[in-house]
Amino acid sequence: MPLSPVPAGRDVGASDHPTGVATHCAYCGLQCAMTLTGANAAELTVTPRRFPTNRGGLCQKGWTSAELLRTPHRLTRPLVRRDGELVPTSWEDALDRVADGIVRTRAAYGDDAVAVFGGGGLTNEKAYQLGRFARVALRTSQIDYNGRWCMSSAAAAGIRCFGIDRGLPFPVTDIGSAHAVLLLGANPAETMPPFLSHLVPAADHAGLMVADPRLTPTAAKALDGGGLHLQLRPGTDAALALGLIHVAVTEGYADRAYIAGRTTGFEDIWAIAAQWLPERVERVTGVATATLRETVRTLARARDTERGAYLLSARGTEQHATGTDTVTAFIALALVLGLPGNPGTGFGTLTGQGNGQGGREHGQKADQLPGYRRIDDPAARAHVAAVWGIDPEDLPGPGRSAFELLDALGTDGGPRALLVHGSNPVVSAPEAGRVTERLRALDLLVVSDFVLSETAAIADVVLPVLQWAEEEGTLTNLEGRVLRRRRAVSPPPGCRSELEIWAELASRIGCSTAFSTDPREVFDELRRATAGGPADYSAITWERLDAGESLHWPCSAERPSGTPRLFLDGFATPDGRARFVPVEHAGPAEVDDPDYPLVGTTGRVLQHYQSGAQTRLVDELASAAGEMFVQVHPETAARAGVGDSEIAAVVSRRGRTLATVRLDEAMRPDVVFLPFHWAGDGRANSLTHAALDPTSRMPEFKACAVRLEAAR
Ligand SMILES: Nc1nc2c(c(=O)[nH]1)N[C@H]1C(S)=C(S)[C@@H](COP(=O)(O)OP(=O)(O)OC[C@H]3O[C@@H](n4cnc5c(=O)[nH]c(N)nc54)[C@H](O)[C@@H]3O)O[C@H]1N2
Ligand SMILES: Nc1nc2c(c(=O)[nH]1)N[C@H]1C(S)=C(S)[C@@H](COP(=O)(O)OP(=O)(O)OC[C@H]3O[C@@H](n4cnc5c(=O)[nH]c(N)nc54)[C@H](O)[C@@H]3O)O[C@H]1N2
Ligand code: SF4
Ligand SMILES: [Mo]
Repeated sequence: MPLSPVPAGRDVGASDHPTGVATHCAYCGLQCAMTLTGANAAELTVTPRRFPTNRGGLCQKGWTSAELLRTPHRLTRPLVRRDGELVPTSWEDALDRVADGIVRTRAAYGDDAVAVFGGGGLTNEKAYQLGRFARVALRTSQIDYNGRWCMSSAAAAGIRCFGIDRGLPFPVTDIGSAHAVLLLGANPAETMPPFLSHLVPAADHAGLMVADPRLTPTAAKALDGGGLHLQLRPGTDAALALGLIHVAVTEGYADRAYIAGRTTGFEDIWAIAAQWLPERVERVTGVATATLRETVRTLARARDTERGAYLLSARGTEQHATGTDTVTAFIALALVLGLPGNPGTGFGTLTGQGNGQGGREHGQKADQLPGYRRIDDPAARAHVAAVWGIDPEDLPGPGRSAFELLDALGTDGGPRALLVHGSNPVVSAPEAGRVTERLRALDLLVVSDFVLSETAAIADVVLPVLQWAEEEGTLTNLEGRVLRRRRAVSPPPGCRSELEIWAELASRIGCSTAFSTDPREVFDELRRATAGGPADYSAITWERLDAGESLHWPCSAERPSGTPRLFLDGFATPDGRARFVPVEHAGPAEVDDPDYPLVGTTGRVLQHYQSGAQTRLVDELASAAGEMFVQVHPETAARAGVGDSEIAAVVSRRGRTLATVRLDEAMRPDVVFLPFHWAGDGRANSLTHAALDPTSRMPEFKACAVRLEAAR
């Protein structure tokens, strides 16, 4: 298929708003372009800007993103806990307390007793500096971040099969000409609305296909265009993938030349997929055999007529204790069809958080150093230690993964002090009740945030930091393109940047290495630290970004214009071939029984972002999205004795969540769905459980056994 040029996406463009500041949205990984106009936060207005990813569109969260800059709930002074209450204090006092706590904890229990929890919303500079602060200033191995709960399964599968993890190894706009797109556990109509514009050709040609247990607005869009809804039972995606491979091979749609020339290991996966006859797949997943066949045919037809065919996965398939294997199985399907690394076809995953891509490259992950290097690789350690001016011997090794880290807090041998930057685990962690207990068991919990999140509310020290439109930096969007975040308004006096906080703390705890407070300097150091690594940013400069160049990593002296499309000349494996890895279907870790007969699954609604700490404070969003609900089939509700709009209890082996019943004829009777944006009684994560994927350590957010009952 002939390739269209990658649209440049001028990123300086204030031409339509001569006085405005060109930047990108505060929230998700699509990083829609916008112009901010106005002298201060009170006057600031948001105007969408034309850019390849959003094509001039914004969702309701983007439109209202300036509200949080002027919310009365904004934190503007540090808080410390005195006699059980959080009370305002000076920066000197707050930082002294934190530094004192770190020093005491280290003296009593060792360096690993101080831990760090980061976030995929942090800019590249902050993600990088946080990893460096942890390893060099705190000297701890105990750092991980919320991206572990987001992209880790897709990342692990990408590295396993392709040798590298970049969510979309092609520009978003490539999808925009495809006539067949299979979405796997993705609901972009609510989670990335402007992305839907890239799905219009597929939808219009009856080629949009959505694998989701619910009839989401995305699945409805597919059906409207004559496409398919594969309404599978939660946690049966691997069986679906193996069944689709079976159909592709037995019905003659496999690309034999591609399999022979560009892959290894086909026979190993075929030994398993051969057992997954369509009838067996239908029994396990609930997807009709005719639908399986039509799915494969639609993809193959688009491929054969050079009209573009893509498989795109998201959290529905990935957030399982078998997430890595499931994505591996879908990559195998894509490889059987010969899609990855060929122009106009491919496999990708939709990165969720604003800097979900960059945030997983620069070292806030327990096993990682900047540039997507491994912390246990001696060459990587030597390179990064040289940039950091330390001895490689002094670099800590790998630490615990996100849930394991939080679950160890305050236990024998576990961390006793924790610094949180950019996450609200009291709401968003699996088994959140258990995690909250661990957080409460700490000697010192320090939360940096700009609002009093549920996690900040139980902290010992809260540090008020800057928001997106008050800081400079870079982010890397879902297609690996590096973007500039720009300052449009001054922060309220009293707030400080996280770069300043780390510099202050490092010097207070006696670290002799300097930590820059200038994002541009930090970016330059990041470029050096990533040079030669898989995610190489060395030739991306602030100047080039400000001049509006479109730069996708890897971008180095060898590839100075960046790499919008990976894999065209070969995969990032030693032999240049993609790998088939044999994986089996296992199903959810927790099976239903008479006490807990339903599968509870969780996810998102359009108006709220993640733990809701930010969006619950925006009136327009809070009133549009209403309250915590449970989406349920009328028969299931009737059996439980609950009616529409009543408050019901959803109960799992771990906890109980109260939610307003939303009857929906299109739900599977064996499934209930809960959004995870609310706290307290309405917290979905009181129910979930932390069965972890053996490779990615992703918890099983998308399936646990529950029952529905009347709330008394
Ligand atoms: N409005 C909004 N947008 C967001 C976010 C937000 O919080 N709110 N967060 C951002 C982030 S960080 C992320 S990671 C992305 C997430 O983006 P998505 O992955 O699109 O969002 P989810 O709602 O978590 O899950 C998608 C779908 O998976 C389905 N699902 C549940 N269980 C299964 C299963 O077992 N198999 C399959 N195939 N599907 C299943 C759910 O019904 C749901 O419709 O969204 C980003 N955008
Ligand atoms: N049941 C269930 N649970 C889930 C999921 C699910 O689908 N189901 N999805 C998981 C996924 S994919 C994700 S990504 C996580 C996300 O869940 P969280 O990690 O809780 O993410 P947020 O709600 O975005 O939390 C960000 C917090 O950091 C603050 N913040 C924002 N920007 C910055 C910054 O630059 N610096 C600092 N210091 N603070 C900042 C915000 O105000 C907010 O309080 O939830 C996971 N939990
Ligand atoms: S889709 Fe994502 S980036 Fe775009 S406006 Fe909405 S939240 Fe912001
Ligand atoms: Mo996420």
